[in-house]
Amino acid sequence: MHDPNCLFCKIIAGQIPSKKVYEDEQVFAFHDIHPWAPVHFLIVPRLHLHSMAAVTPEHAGLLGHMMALAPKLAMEQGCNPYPDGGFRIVVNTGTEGGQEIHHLHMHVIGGPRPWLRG
Ligand code: DGP
Repeated sequence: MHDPNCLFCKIIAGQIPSKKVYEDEQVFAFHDIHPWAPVHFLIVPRLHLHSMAAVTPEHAGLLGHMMALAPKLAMEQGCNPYPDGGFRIVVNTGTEGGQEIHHLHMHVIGGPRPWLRG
């Protein structure tokens, strides 16, 4: 499902340019426009779900796919290996959860510190 008013749907459709990291039939991944760290990209489902608050058990396979892709793509993008290297996965949900773009997305954030806080 595609929401014509959604920024991330437009990025997925190629209507707005982005720096692609990866794509397949379920997801599109691209670099965050305002990176918090040396590695910062977003994994976004092609399906327009507004947030984690819209996820139901039928989406478990999609969410698992996104989670399983994160370490592979993080390494490809320059995160150092575990245990000294690593990354964070952040999924802001709702305005009080810090979500600004209301299309579900997973931030993958890492690379050499000092970006890590808290
Ligand atoms: P969130 O707060 O979790 O909704 O984060 C949304 C992220 O999306 C934020 O870190 C900046 C990024 N972003 C917003 N607009 C664009 C855009 O047009 N292109 C790209 N690549 N990233 C964007």
